[in-house]
Amino acid sequence: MTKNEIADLLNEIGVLLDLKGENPFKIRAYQTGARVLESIEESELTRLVAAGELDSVKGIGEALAQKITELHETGKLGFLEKLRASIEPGLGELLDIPGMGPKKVKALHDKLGVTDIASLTKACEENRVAELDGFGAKSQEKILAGIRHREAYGKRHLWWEANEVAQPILAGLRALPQVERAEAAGSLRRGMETIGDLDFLVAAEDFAPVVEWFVGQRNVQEVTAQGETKASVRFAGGLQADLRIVPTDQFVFALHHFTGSKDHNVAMRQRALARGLSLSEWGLVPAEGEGTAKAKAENRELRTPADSEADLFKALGLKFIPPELRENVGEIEAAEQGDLPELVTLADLQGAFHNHTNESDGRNTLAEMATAADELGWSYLGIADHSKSSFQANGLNEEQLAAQVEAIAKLNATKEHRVHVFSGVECDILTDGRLDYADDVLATLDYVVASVHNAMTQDEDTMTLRLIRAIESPHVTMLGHLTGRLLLRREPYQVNASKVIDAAIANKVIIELNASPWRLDMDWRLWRKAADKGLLCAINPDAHETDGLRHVAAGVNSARKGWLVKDHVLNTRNLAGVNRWFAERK
Ligand code: DGT
Ligand code: CA
Ligand code: CA
Ligand code: ZN
Repeated sequence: MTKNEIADLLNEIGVLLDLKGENPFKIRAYQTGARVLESIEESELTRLVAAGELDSVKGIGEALAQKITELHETGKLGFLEKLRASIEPGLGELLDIPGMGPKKVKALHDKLGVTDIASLTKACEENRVAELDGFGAKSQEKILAGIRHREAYGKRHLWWEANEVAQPILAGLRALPQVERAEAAGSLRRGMETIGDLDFLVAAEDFAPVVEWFVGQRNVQEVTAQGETKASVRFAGGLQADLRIVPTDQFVFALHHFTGSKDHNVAMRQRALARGLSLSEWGLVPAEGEGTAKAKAENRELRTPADSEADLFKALGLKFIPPELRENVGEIEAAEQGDLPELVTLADLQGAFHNHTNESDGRNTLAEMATAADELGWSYLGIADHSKSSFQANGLNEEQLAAQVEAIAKLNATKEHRVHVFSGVECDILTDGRLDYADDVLATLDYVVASVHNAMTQDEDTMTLRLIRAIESPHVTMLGHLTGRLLLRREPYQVNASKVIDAAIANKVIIELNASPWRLDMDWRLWRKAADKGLLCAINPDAHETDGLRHVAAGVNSARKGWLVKDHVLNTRNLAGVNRWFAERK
Protein backbone atom coordinates (compact mmCIF):
# COMPACT_ATOMS: atom_id res chain seq x y z
CA MET A 1 0.00 0.00 0.00
CA THR A 2 1.10 3.55 -0.66
CA LYS A 3 1.63 6.05 2.13
CA ASN A 4 -1.57 7.92 1.26
CA GLU A 5 -3.65 4.77 1.25
CA ILE A 6 -2.22 3.89 4.66
CA ALA A 7 -2.83 7.43 5.92
CA ASP A 8 -6.48 7.15 4.82
CA LEU A 9 -6.87 4.00 6.89
CA LEU A 10 -5.20 5.57 9.94
CA ASN A 11 -7.63 8.46 9.68
CA GLU A 12 -10.48 5.98 9.42
CA ILE A 13 -9.26 4.26 12.59
CA GLY A 14 -9.25 7.65 14.31
CA VAL A 15 -12.88 8.28 13.30
CA LEU A 16 -14.00 4.79 14.34
CA LEU A 17 -12.29 5.10 17.72
CA ASP A 18 -13.92 8.49 18.15
CA LEU A 19 -17.32 6.93 17.38
CA LYS A 20 -16.63 4.45 20.16
CA GLY A 21 -15.73 7.24 22.57
CA GLU A 22 -12.12 6.12 22.96
CA ASN A 23 -9.40 8.05 24.71
CA PRO A 24 -8.63 11.28 22.78
CA PHE A 25 -4.86 10.72 23.05
CA LYS A 26 -5.17 7.41 21.31
CA ILE A 27 -7.28 8.99 18.56
CA ARG A 28 -4.80 11.82 18.19
CA ALA A 29 -1.96 9.32 17.76
CA TYR A 30 -3.60 7.91 14.63
CA GLN A 31 -4.33 11.34 13.19
CA THR A 32 -0.76 12.42 13.84
CA GLY A 33 0.53 9.20 12.29
CA ALA A 34 -1.46 9.96 9.15
CA ARG A 35 0.01 13.50 8.93
CA VAL A 36 3.54 12.18 9.46
CA LEU A 37 3.16 9.63 6.68
CA GLU A 38 2.05 12.35 4.29
CA SER A 39 5.13 14.38 5.05
CA ILE A 40 7.69 11.71 4.22
CA GLU A 41 8.63 10.44 0.79
CA GLU A 42 7.20 7.17 -0.45
CA SER A 43 10.71 5.79 -0.92
CA GLU A 44 11.66 6.82 2.60
CA LEU A 45 8.67 4.89 3.97
CA THR A 46 9.74 1.77 2.09
CA ARG A 47 13.28 2.12 3.45
CA LEU A 48 12.12 2.67 7.06
CA VAL A 49 9.79 -0.32 6.91
CA ALA A 50 12.50 -2.57 5.46
CA ALA A 51 15.00 -1.45 8.08
CA GLY A 52 12.46 -1.78 10.90
CA GLU A 53 13.14 1.82 11.88
CA LEU A 54 9.68 3.28 11.50
CA ASP A 55 9.28 3.86 15.25
CA SER A 56 12.31 6.15 15.24
CA VAL A 57 10.26 8.73 13.30
CA LYS A 58 8.84 11.50 15.46
CA GLY A 59 5.09 11.01 15.88
CA ILE A 60 5.12 7.26 15.21
CA GLY A 61 5.19 5.01 18.26
CA GLU A 62 5.89 1.31 18.38
CA ALA A 63 2.25 0.17 18.12
CA LEU A 64 1.57 2.46 15.20
CA ALA A 65 4.79 1.40 13.48
CA GLN A 66 3.61 -2.19 13.61
CA LYS A 67 0.26 -1.37 12.07
CA ILE A 68 1.81 0.74 9.31
CA THR A 69 4.27 -2.04 8.54
CA GLU A 70 1.47 -4.60 8.33
CA LEU A 71 -0.50 -2.37 5.96
CA HIS A 72 2.54 -1.53 3.87
CA GLU A 73 3.47 -5.16 3.41
CA THR A 74 0.10 -6.93 3.22
CA GLY A 75 -2.43 -4.21 2.44
CA LYS A 76 -4.53 -5.53 5.34
CA LEU A 77 -4.91 -4.90 9.04
CA GLY A 78 -6.75 -7.31 11.35
CA PHE A 79 -7.18 -4.60 13.98
CA LEU A 80 -9.06 -2.35 11.54
CA GLU A 81 -11.30 -5.14 10.30
CA LYS A 82 -12.33 -5.99 13.86
CA LEU A 83 -12.86 -2.34 14.64
CA ARG A 84 -15.12 -1.89 11.60
CA ALA A 85 -17.11 -4.98 12.54
CA SER A 86 -17.65 -3.68 16.07
CA ILE A 87 -19.55 -0.58 14.92
CA GLU A 88 -23.12 -0.36 13.62
CA PRO A 89 -22.75 -0.17 9.85
CA GLY A 90 -25.28 2.70 9.56
CA LEU A 91 -23.28 5.09 11.76
CA GLY A 92 -20.68 5.73 9.09
CA GLU A 93 -23.15 7.33 6.68
CA LEU A 94 -24.36 9.66 9.44
CA LEU A 95 -20.94 11.28 9.25
CA ASP A 96 -21.72 12.39 5.68
CA ILE A 97 -24.43 14.74 6.94
CA PRO A 98 -23.04 18.28 7.11
CA GLY A 99 -22.20 19.35 10.66
CA MET A 100 -22.08 15.81 12.04
CA GLY A 101 -18.86 14.62 13.64
CA PRO A 102 -18.05 11.39 15.48
CA LYS A 103 -18.89 12.92 18.87
CA LYS A 104 -22.38 13.98 17.80
CA VAL A 105 -23.04 10.63 16.17
CA LYS A 106 -21.97 8.86 19.35
CA ALA A 107 -24.26 11.04 21.48
CA LEU A 108 -27.22 10.35 19.18
CA HIS A 109 -26.46 6.65 19.27
CA ASP A 110 -25.97 6.39 23.04
CA LYS A 111 -28.81 8.65 24.13
CA LEU A 112 -31.43 8.17 21.41
CA GLY A 113 -30.55 4.78 20.01
CA VAL A 114 -29.92 6.22 16.53
CA THR A 115 -28.24 3.61 14.28
CA ASP A 116 -28.72 4.94 10.75
CA ILE A 117 -30.26 7.71 8.62
CA ALA A 118 -33.80 6.33 8.99
CA SER A 119 -33.72 6.27 12.79
CA LEU A 120 -32.10 9.71 12.88
CA THR A 121 -34.85 11.11 10.64
CA LYS A 122 -37.44 9.63 12.96
CA ALA A 123 -35.75 11.07 16.06
CA CYS A 124 -35.72 14.53 14.46
CA GLU A 125 -39.35 14.29 13.40
CA GLU A 126 -40.28 13.34 16.95
CA ASN A 127 -38.38 16.38 18.18
CA ARG A 128 -36.09 14.24 20.33
CA VAL A 129 -32.85 15.62 18.87
CA ALA A 130 -33.86 19.20 19.72
CA GLU A 131 -34.20 18.22 23.35
CA LEU A 132 -30.80 16.59 23.55
CA ASP A 133 -27.92 18.38 25.32
CA GLY A 134 -25.64 20.06 22.83
CA PHE A 135 -28.13 19.96 19.91
CA GLY A 136 -31.23 22.21 20.09
CA ALA A 137 -33.98 23.07 17.60
CA LYS A 138 -31.66 24.82 15.14
CA SER A 139 -29.28 21.93 14.85
CA GLN A 140 -32.17 19.48 14.50
CA GLU A 141 -33.47 21.54 11.62
CA LYS A 142 -30.04 21.57 10.04
CA ILE A 143 -29.72 17.81 10.34
CA LEU A 144 -33.12 17.26 8.70
CA ALA A 145 -32.21 19.64 5.88
CA GLY A 146 -28.94 17.75 5.45
CA ILE A 147 -30.77 14.43 5.20
CA ARG A 148 -33.19 15.77 2.59
CA HIS A 149 -30.33 17.22 0.62
CA ARG A 150 -28.60 13.89 0.74
CA GLU A 151 -31.68 12.10 -0.55
CA ALA A 152 -32.04 14.50 -3.44
CA TYR A 153 -28.34 14.27 -4.30
CA GLY A 154 -27.95 10.60 -3.48
CA LYS A 155 -29.71 9.64 -6.68
CA ARG A 156 -26.78 10.75 -8.81
CA HIS A 157 -23.09 9.88 -8.77
CA LEU A 158 -19.89 11.66 -9.74
CA TRP A 159 -18.65 10.81 -13.22
CA TRP A 160 -15.27 9.80 -11.86
CA GLU A 161 -16.68 7.35 -9.34
CA ALA A 162 -19.21 5.94 -11.80
CA ASN A 163 -16.45 5.48 -14.36
CA GLU A 164 -14.34 3.57 -11.88
CA VAL A 165 -17.23 1.17 -11.42
CA ALA A 166 -17.96 1.02 -15.16
CA GLN A 167 -14.50 0.26 -16.57
CA PRO A 168 -14.02 -3.17 -14.95
CA ILE A 169 -17.58 -4.14 -15.96
CA LEU A 170 -16.88 -3.15 -19.53
CA ALA A 171 -13.66 -5.16 -19.50
CA GLY A 172 -15.54 -8.12 -18.00
CA LEU A 173 -18.22 -7.95 -20.70
CA ARG A 174 -15.66 -7.72 -23.47
CA ALA A 175 -13.86 -10.77 -22.10
CA LEU A 176 -16.96 -12.97 -22.43
CA PRO A 177 -16.69 -15.31 -25.44
CA GLN A 178 -20.27 -14.52 -26.54
CA VAL A 179 -19.67 -10.76 -26.65
CA GLU A 180 -18.73 -9.24 -29.99
CA ARG A 181 -18.88 -5.58 -29.00
CA ALA A 182 -19.54 -3.78 -25.74
CA GLU A 183 -19.71 -0.09 -24.79
CA ALA A 184 -20.77 2.01 -21.84
CA ALA A 185 -23.38 4.45 -23.24
CA GLY A 186 -25.61 7.07 -21.58
CA SER A 187 -24.42 10.08 -19.65
CA LEU A 188 -21.14 8.35 -18.77
CA ARG A 189 -20.17 8.23 -22.44
CA ARG A 190 -21.31 11.81 -22.90
CA GLY A 191 -18.96 12.87 -20.10
CA MET A 192 -21.63 14.44 -17.91
CA GLU A 193 -20.36 15.69 -14.54
CA THR A 194 -22.83 13.46 -12.71
CA ILE A 195 -24.39 10.16 -13.71
CA GLY A 196 -27.88 8.82 -12.94
CA ASP A 197 -27.18 5.23 -13.91
CA LEU A 198 -24.78 3.24 -16.05
CA ASP A 199 -25.94 1.95 -19.43
CA PHE A 200 -24.11 -0.99 -20.99
CA LEU A 201 -24.71 -2.10 -24.50
CA VAL A 202 -23.56 -5.43 -25.86
CA ALA A 203 -23.62 -7.07 -29.29
CA ALA A 204 -24.08 -10.82 -29.00
CA GLU A 205 -26.16 -13.55 -30.63
CA ASP A 206 -26.24 -15.76 -27.51
CA PHE A 207 -27.84 -13.57 -24.82
CA ALA A 208 -28.32 -15.78 -21.77
CA PRO A 209 -24.70 -16.18 -20.58
CA VAL A 210 -24.18 -12.41 -20.81
CA VAL A 211 -27.24 -11.67 -18.68
CA GLU A 212 -26.14 -14.36 -16.22
CA TRP A 213 -22.69 -12.85 -15.89
CA PHE A 214 -24.06 -9.33 -15.48
CA VAL A 215 -26.53 -10.11 -12.69
CA GLY A 216 -24.02 -12.43 -11.00
CA GLN A 217 -21.28 -9.83 -10.49
CA ARG A 218 -19.82 -9.92 -7.01
CA ASN A 219 -20.82 -6.42 -5.91
CA VAL A 220 -24.43 -6.63 -7.14
CA GLN A 221 -26.72 -5.94 -4.22
CA GLU A 222 -30.05 -6.31 -5.97
CA VAL A 223 -31.24 -7.42 -9.39
CA THR A 224 -34.01 -4.94 -10.12
CA ALA A 225 -35.00 -6.35 -13.53
CA GLN A 226 -34.04 -9.37 -15.57
CA GLY A 227 -35.26 -10.33 -19.04
CA GLU A 228 -34.01 -12.26 -22.03
CA THR A 229 -31.97 -9.42 -23.54
CA LYS A 230 -31.78 -6.95 -20.69
CA ALA A 231 -31.16 -6.61 -17.00
CA SER A 232 -30.83 -3.93 -14.35
CA VAL A 233 -28.85 -4.18 -11.13
CA ARG A 234 -27.97 -2.05 -8.13
CA PHE A 235 -24.49 -2.13 -6.64
CA ALA A 236 -23.47 -1.55 -3.06
CA GLY A 237 -23.18 2.22 -2.80
CA GLY A 238 -26.44 2.73 -4.69
CA LEU A 239 -25.24 3.04 -8.29
CA GLN A 240 -27.51 1.22 -10.74
CA ALA A 241 -26.68 -0.22 -14.14
CA ASP A 242 -28.76 -1.21 -17.16
CA LEU A 243 -27.62 -3.84 -19.65
CA ARG A 244 -29.02 -4.34 -23.13
CA ILE A 245 -28.01 -6.96 -25.60
CA VAL A 246 -28.71 -6.59 -29.31
CA PRO A 247 -27.77 -8.50 -32.47
CA THR A 248 -24.48 -7.26 -33.93
CA ASP A 249 -26.03 -5.51 -36.93
CA GLN A 250 -28.21 -3.38 -34.64
CA PHE A 251 -25.38 -2.44 -32.30
CA VAL A 252 -24.54 0.94 -33.80
CA PHE A 253 -28.16 2.12 -33.81
CA ALA A 254 -28.67 0.97 -30.23
CA LEU A 255 -25.37 2.56 -29.17
CA HIS A 256 -26.42 5.87 -30.63
CA HIS A 257 -29.86 5.63 -29.07
CA PHE A 258 -28.66 4.71 -25.58
CA THR A 259 -25.87 7.27 -25.62
CA GLY A 260 -28.46 10.01 -25.97
CA SER A 261 -29.04 12.60 -24.89
CA LYS A 262 -32.78 12.31 -25.23
CA ASP A 263 -32.95 15.78 -26.80
CA HIS A 264 -30.22 14.92 -29.27
CA ASN A 265 -32.08 11.73 -30.17
CA VAL A 266 -35.31 13.59 -30.76
CA ALA A 267 -33.57 16.06 -33.07
CA MET A 268 -31.84 13.24 -34.96
CA ARG A 269 -35.14 11.42 -35.42
CA GLN A 270 -36.73 14.59 -36.80
CA ARG A 271 -33.87 14.97 -39.21
CA ALA A 272 -34.34 11.38 -40.37
CA LEU A 273 -38.07 11.90 -40.86
CA ALA A 274 -37.43 14.99 -42.95
CA ARG A 275 -35.49 12.65 -45.25
CA GLY A 276 -38.21 10.02 -45.33
CA LEU A 277 -36.40 7.79 -42.89
CA SER A 278 -37.20 6.43 -39.47
CA LEU A 279 -34.34 6.31 -36.95
CA SER A 280 -34.66 4.17 -33.84
CA GLU A 281 -32.62 1.97 -31.56
CA TRP A 282 -33.28 -0.86 -34.07
CA GLY A 283 -32.12 0.79 -37.25
CA LEU A 284 -32.59 3.39 -39.96
CA VAL A 285 -35.36 2.38 -42.35
CA PRO A 286 -37.84 4.00 -44.77
CA ALA A 287 -40.52 5.84 -42.83
CA GLU A 288 -43.24 5.18 -45.41
CA GLY A 289 -44.86 1.83 -46.17
CA GLU A 290 -46.03 -1.17 -44.22
CA GLY A 291 -45.07 -2.11 -40.67
CA THR A 292 -43.60 -0.62 -37.53
CA ALA A 293 -40.04 0.69 -37.34
CA LYS A 294 -39.04 -2.36 -35.34
CA ALA A 295 -40.56 -4.85 -37.77
CA LYS A 296 -38.95 -3.05 -40.69
CA ALA A 297 -35.59 -2.88 -38.94
CA GLU A 298 -35.67 -6.63 -38.56
CA ASN A 299 -35.86 -6.86 -42.32
CA ARG A 300 -32.20 -6.55 -43.21
CA GLU A 301 -33.01 -5.63 -46.80
CA LEU A 302 -34.60 -2.41 -45.70
CA ARG A 303 -32.11 -1.36 -43.08
CA THR A 304 -29.30 1.07 -43.80
CA PRO A 305 -26.14 -0.82 -42.81
CA ALA A 306 -23.76 0.79 -40.29
CA ASP A 307 -20.58 -0.59 -38.74
CA SER A 308 -19.82 2.53 -36.81
CA GLU A 309 -21.67 5.58 -35.58
CA ALA A 310 -19.85 7.53 -38.29
CA ASP A 311 -21.82 5.49 -40.87
CA LEU A 312 -25.06 6.32 -39.10
CA PHE A 313 -24.33 10.04 -39.07
CA LYS A 314 -23.17 9.87 -42.68
CA ALA A 315 -26.45 8.29 -43.74
CA LEU A 316 -28.13 11.44 -42.46
CA GLY A 317 -25.68 13.80 -44.14
CA LEU A 318 -23.68 14.53 -40.99
CA LYS A 319 -20.09 14.37 -39.84
CA PHE A 320 -19.47 12.16 -36.78
CA ILE A 321 -20.61 13.98 -33.64
CA PRO A 322 -18.49 13.12 -30.58
CA PRO A 323 -20.67 11.83 -27.70
CA GLU A 324 -19.75 14.77 -25.46
CA LEU A 325 -21.44 17.18 -27.88
CA ARG A 326 -24.74 15.29 -28.12
CA GLU A 327 -26.78 17.65 -25.97
CA ASN A 328 -28.82 19.24 -28.78
CA VAL A 329 -27.13 22.61 -28.45
CA GLY A 330 -26.34 23.08 -32.12
CA GLU A 331 -24.14 20.05 -32.76
CA ILE A 332 -26.37 18.72 -35.55
CA GLU A 333 -26.28 22.01 -37.47
CA ALA A 334 -22.50 22.19 -36.99
CA ALA A 335 -22.10 18.60 -38.18
CA GLU A 336 -24.17 19.38 -41.26
CA GLN A 337 -22.04 22.37 -42.15
CA GLY A 338 -18.75 20.63 -41.37
CA ASP A 339 -18.22 23.15 -38.56
CA LEU A 340 -17.71 20.77 -35.65
CA PRO A 341 -14.81 21.79 -33.41
CA GLU A 342 -11.74 19.59 -33.23
CA LEU A 343 -12.12 19.01 -29.50
CA VAL A 344 -9.23 19.12 -27.06
CA THR A 345 -8.03 15.67 -25.93
CA LEU A 346 -6.30 14.36 -22.83
CA ALA A 347 -3.18 13.73 -24.92
CA ASP A 348 -3.01 17.45 -25.77
CA LEU A 349 -2.26 18.41 -22.16
CA GLN A 350 1.38 19.11 -21.37
CA GLY A 351 1.01 20.10 -17.72
CA ALA A 352 -1.30 21.86 -15.26
CA PHE A 353 -1.13 24.79 -12.86
CA HIS A 354 -3.31 24.35 -9.80
CA ASN A 355 -1.77 21.66 -7.58
CA HIS A 356 -0.99 21.39 -3.88
CA THR A 357 1.83 19.85 -1.87
CA ASN A 358 2.08 18.93 1.79
CA GLU A 359 3.36 22.45 2.47
CA SER A 360 -0.35 23.37 2.63
CA ASP A 361 -3.12 20.76 2.57
CA GLY A 362 -1.71 18.36 -0.01
CA ARG A 363 -0.54 14.86 0.84
CA ASN A 364 2.64 14.55 -1.20
CA THR A 365 5.93 16.34 -1.29
CA LEU A 366 7.05 18.66 -4.05
CA ALA A 367 9.43 15.98 -5.38
CA GLU A 368 6.70 13.34 -5.36
CA MET A 369 4.33 15.60 -7.27
CA ALA A 370 7.05 16.32 -9.83
CA THR A 371 7.78 12.61 -10.24
CA ALA A 372 4.08 11.88 -10.75
CA ALA A 373 3.91 14.61 -13.40
CA ASP A 374 7.00 13.09 -15.08
CA GLU A 375 5.20 9.78 -15.23
CA LEU A 376 2.25 11.39 -17.00
CA GLY A 377 4.67 12.58 -19.65
CA TRP A 378 4.06 16.24 -18.84
CA SER A 379 6.54 19.03 -19.59
CA TYR A 380 5.66 21.26 -16.67
CA LEU A 381 3.87 21.25 -13.34
CA GLY A 382 2.53 24.28 -11.52
CA ILE A 383 2.51 24.28 -7.73
CA ALA A 384 -0.12 26.54 -6.19
CA ASP A 385 -0.43 25.93 -2.47
CA HIS A 386 -2.88 27.82 -0.29
CA SER A 387 -2.21 31.32 0.99
CA LYS A 388 -2.03 32.47 4.59
CA SER A 389 -5.72 33.28 5.18
CA SER A 390 -6.66 29.69 4.40
CA PHE A 391 -5.44 28.59 7.80
CA GLN A 392 -7.84 25.60 7.73
CA ALA A 393 -5.85 24.43 4.70
CA ASN A 394 -2.52 25.21 6.35
CA GLY A 395 -1.88 28.16 4.02
CA LEU A 396 1.65 29.48 3.60
CA ASN A 397 2.84 32.72 5.14
CA GLU A 398 5.29 34.97 3.26
CA GLU A 399 8.40 33.22 4.62
CA GLN A 400 7.06 29.77 3.84
CA LEU A 401 6.13 30.88 0.36
CA ALA A 402 9.59 32.33 -0.22
CA ALA A 403 11.11 29.07 0.99
CA GLN A 404 8.95 27.13 -1.44
CA VAL A 405 9.98 29.37 -4.33
CA GLU A 406 13.59 28.61 -3.42
CA ALA A 407 12.95 24.88 -3.07
CA ILE A 408 11.34 24.83 -6.51
CA ALA A 409 14.25 26.73 -8.05
CA LYS A 410 16.63 24.20 -6.50
CA LEU A 411 14.59 21.26 -7.71
CA ASN A 412 14.54 22.68 -11.24
CA ALA A 413 18.31 23.20 -11.08
CA THR A 414 18.95 19.53 -10.30
CA LYS A 415 17.41 18.59 -13.68
CA GLU A 416 16.26 15.37 -12.05
CA HIS A 417 12.78 15.81 -13.43
CA ARG A 418 11.45 15.88 -16.93
CA VAL A 419 8.96 18.52 -15.84
CA HIS A 420 9.82 22.11 -15.21
CA VAL A 421 8.10 23.17 -11.98
CA PHE A 422 6.42 26.58 -11.96
CA SER A 423 6.14 28.52 -8.69
CA GLY A 424 2.60 29.69 -8.18
CA VAL A 425 0.14 30.11 -5.39
CA GLU A 426 -3.57 29.70 -4.88
CA CYS A 427 -4.09 33.10 -3.36
CA ASP A 428 -7.26 33.72 -1.36
CA ILE A 429 -9.50 36.49 -2.61
CA LEU A 430 -10.37 38.31 0.60
CA THR A 431 -13.97 39.26 1.31
CA ASP A 432 -13.60 42.66 -0.38
CA GLY A 433 -11.68 41.41 -3.43
CA ARG A 434 -8.20 42.26 -2.21
CA LEU A 435 -5.58 39.53 -2.37
CA ASP A 436 -4.02 37.68 0.51
CA TYR A 437 -0.41 38.79 -0.20
CA ALA A 438 1.13 42.15 -0.99
CA ASP A 439 2.01 42.91 -4.62
CA ASP A 440 5.77 42.54 -4.06
CA VAL A 441 5.23 39.01 -2.76
CA LEU A 442 3.01 38.04 -5.69
CA ALA A 443 5.60 39.49 -8.07
CA THR A 444 8.11 36.80 -7.03
CA LEU A 445 5.92 34.04 -8.52
CA ASP A 446 5.55 32.66 -12.02
CA TYR A 447 1.76 32.93 -11.81
CA VAL A 448 -1.12 33.39 -9.38
CA VAL A 449 -4.38 31.44 -9.14
CA ALA A 450 -6.90 33.56 -7.23
CA SER A 451 -9.75 31.75 -5.45
CA VAL A 452 -12.54 32.33 -2.98
CA HIS A 453 -12.48 30.09 0.09
CA ASN A 454 -14.51 32.03 2.65
CA ALA A 455 -17.56 34.29 2.94
CA MET A 456 -19.29 32.21 0.29
CA THR A 457 -22.76 33.42 1.25
CA GLN A 458 -22.24 36.97 -0.03
CA ASP A 459 -25.00 38.19 -2.33
CA GLU A 460 -24.50 38.03 -6.07
CA ASP A 461 -23.49 41.67 -6.59
CA THR A 462 -20.96 41.64 -3.75
CA MET A 463 -19.44 38.36 -4.90
CA THR A 464 -19.31 39.49 -8.53
CA LEU A 465 -17.53 42.74 -7.61
CA ARG A 466 -15.21 40.82 -5.31
CA LEU A 467 -14.13 38.50 -8.14
CA ILE A 468 -13.80 41.32 -10.64
CA ARG A 469 -11.61 43.30 -8.27
CA ALA A 470 -9.31 40.30 -7.96
CA ILE A 471 -9.27 39.85 -11.74
CA GLU A 472 -8.22 43.47 -12.12
CA SER A 473 -5.12 42.91 -10.00
CA PRO A 474 -2.12 42.89 -12.35
CA HIS A 475 -0.69 39.82 -10.58
CA VAL A 476 -3.63 37.49 -11.04
CA THR A 477 -3.02 35.00 -13.85
CA MET A 478 -6.10 32.86 -13.44
CA LEU A 479 -9.29 32.60 -11.45
CA GLY A 480 -9.73 29.34 -9.51
CA HIS A 481 -13.02 27.38 -9.29
CA LEU A 482 -15.44 30.17 -10.32
CA THR A 483 -18.45 29.17 -8.19
CA GLY A 484 -16.96 27.02 -5.43
CA ARG A 485 -19.57 24.33 -6.04
CA LEU A 486 -19.00 20.82 -4.77
CA LEU A 487 -21.07 18.53 -6.96
CA LEU A 488 -23.80 16.69 -5.06
CA ARG A 489 -22.59 18.36 -1.86
CA ARG A 490 -22.47 22.14 -1.91
CA GLU A 491 -24.35 24.61 -4.07
CA PRO A 492 -22.35 27.18 -6.08
CA TYR A 493 -22.04 30.62 -4.56
CA GLN A 494 -24.03 33.36 -6.20
CA VAL A 495 -22.09 35.09 -8.92
CA ASN A 496 -22.86 36.78 -12.23
CA ALA A 497 -20.74 34.55 -14.43
CA SER A 498 -21.10 36.58 -17.59
CA LYS A 499 -19.80 39.75 -15.93
CA VAL A 500 -16.86 37.84 -14.47
CA ILE A 501 -16.11 36.28 -17.86
CA ASP A 502 -16.13 39.69 -19.55
CA ALA A 503 -13.79 41.10 -16.89
CA ALA A 504 -11.45 38.14 -17.28
CA ILE A 505 -11.27 38.61 -21.04
CA ALA A 506 -10.71 42.37 -20.69
CA ASN A 507 -7.86 41.80 -18.21
CA LYS A 508 -6.31 38.84 -20.03
CA VAL A 509 -7.02 36.61 -17.07
CA ILE A 510 -7.64 32.89 -17.50
CA ILE A 511 -10.59 31.15 -15.86
CA GLU A 512 -9.67 27.66 -14.84
CA LEU A 513 -11.69 24.60 -15.55
CA ASN A 514 -11.12 23.00 -12.18
CA ALA A 515 -10.95 19.31 -13.10
CA SER A 516 -11.48 17.93 -9.63
CA PRO A 517 -14.35 15.44 -10.11
CA TRP A 518 -16.17 17.16 -7.24
CA ARG A 519 -15.98 20.58 -8.88
CA LEU A 520 -15.77 20.72 -12.71
CA ASP A 521 -16.04 24.45 -12.29
CA MET A 522 -16.46 26.63 -14.45
CA ASP A 523 -19.39 24.60 -15.73
CA TRP A 524 -19.21 23.22 -19.29
CA ARG A 525 -22.45 24.95 -20.24
CA LEU A 526 -20.70 28.33 -20.05
CA TRP A 527 -17.50 27.57 -21.93
CA ARG A 528 -18.56 27.65 -25.57
CA LYS A 529 -19.83 31.22 -25.53
CA ALA A 530 -17.02 32.39 -23.23
CA ALA A 531 -14.30 30.90 -25.42
CA ASP A 532 -15.93 32.38 -28.54
CA LYS A 533 -15.63 35.78 -26.88
CA GLY A 534 -11.93 35.17 -26.25
CA LEU A 535 -11.67 33.61 -22.80
CA LEU A 536 -8.64 31.38 -22.27
CA CYS A 537 -9.01 28.20 -20.20
CA ALA A 538 -6.61 26.17 -18.06
CA ILE A 539 -7.64 22.63 -17.17
CA ASN A 540 -6.38 22.22 -13.60
CA PRO A 541 -6.66 19.07 -11.51
CA ASP A 542 -6.44 20.91 -8.16
CA ALA A 543 -4.50 17.82 -7.11
CA HIS A 544 -3.94 17.32 -3.40
CA GLU A 545 -1.97 14.12 -3.97
CA THR A 546 -0.07 12.45 -6.79
CA ASP A 547 -3.10 10.42 -7.85
CA GLY A 548 -5.13 13.61 -8.16
CA LEU A 549 -3.19 14.71 -11.25
CA ARG A 550 -5.12 12.11 -13.24
CA HIS A 551 -8.29 14.10 -12.61
CA VAL A 552 -7.43 16.28 -15.59
CA ALA A 553 -9.28 13.56 -17.55
CA ALA A 554 -12.55 14.66 -15.95
CA GLY A 555 -11.73 18.26 -16.86
CA VAL A 556 -11.10 17.27 -20.46
CA ASN A 557 -14.60 15.73 -20.58
CA SER A 558 -16.11 19.02 -19.46
CA ALA A 559 -13.89 21.03 -21.80
CA ARG A 560 -15.08 18.88 -24.70
CA LYS A 561 -18.69 19.33 -23.62
CA GLY A 562 -17.93 23.05 -23.68
CA TRP A 563 -16.75 22.79 -27.34
CA LEU A 564 -13.20 23.75 -26.42
CA VAL A 565 -10.37 23.08 -28.85
CA LYS A 566 -6.65 22.91 -28.15
CA ASP A 567 -6.10 26.63 -28.69
CA HIS A 568 -8.60 27.54 -26.00
CA VAL A 569 -6.56 25.80 -23.31
CA LEU A 570 -3.26 27.24 -22.03
CA ASN A 571 -1.91 23.92 -20.79
CA THR A 572 -1.94 22.39 -24.26
CA ARG A 573 0.97 24.72 -25.07
CA ASN A 574 4.54 23.56 -24.66
CA LEU A 575 6.85 24.89 -21.96
CA ALA A 576 8.18 27.69 -24.16
CA GLY A 577 4.64 28.67 -25.12
CA VAL A 578 3.54 28.87 -21.52
CA ASN A 579 6.64 30.84 -20.54
CA ARG A 580 5.93 33.24 -23.37
CA TRP A 581 2.36 33.68 -22.23
CA PHE A 582 3.39 34.35 -18.62
CA ALA A 583 6.03 36.83 -19.80
CA GLU A 584 3.63 38.72 -22.04
CA ARG A 585 1.25 39.23 -19.16
CA LYS A 586 3.88 40.73 -16.88
P1 DGT B 1 -28.58 9.68 -16.52
O1 DGT B 1 -28.58 8.19 -16.43
O2 DGT B 1 -29.73 10.31 -15.83
O3 DGT B 1 -27.30 10.29 -16.09
O4 DGT B 1 -28.74 10.10 -18.06
P2 DGT B 1 -28.72 9.20 -19.36
O5 DGT B 1 -28.59 10.13 -20.51
O6 DGT B 1 -27.72 8.12 -19.24
O7 DGT B 1 -30.21 8.64 -19.40
P3 DGT B 1 -30.81 7.18 -19.26
O8 DGT B 1 -29.94 6.25 -18.52
O9 DGT B 1 -32.19 7.38 -18.75
O10 DGT B 1 -30.97 6.70 -20.75
C1 DGT B 1 -29.85 6.48 -21.58
C2 DGT B 1 -30.12 7.04 -22.95
O11 DGT B 1 -31.21 6.32 -23.58
C3 DGT B 1 -30.58 8.47 -22.97
O12 DGT B 1 -29.51 9.38 -22.93
C4 DGT B 1 -31.30 8.54 -24.28
C5 DGT B 1 -31.94 7.21 -24.38
N1 DGT B 1 -33.33 7.29 -23.92
C6 DGT B 1 -33.81 6.80 -22.75
N2 DGT B 1 -35.12 7.06 -22.66
C7 DGT B 1 -35.47 7.73 -23.76
C8 DGT B 1 -36.68 8.27 -24.27
O13 DGT B 1 -37.73 8.21 -23.64
N3 DGT B 1 -36.64 8.90 -25.48
C9 DGT B 1 -35.49 9.00 -26.19
N4 DGT B 1 -35.48 9.62 -27.36
N5 DGT B 1 -34.34 8.51 -25.76
C10 DGT B 1 -34.32 7.88 -24.56
CA1 CA C 1 -27.73 6.51 -17.63
CA1 CA D 1 -30.40 3.94 -17.83
ZN1 ZN E 1 -9.21 26.17 -3.90
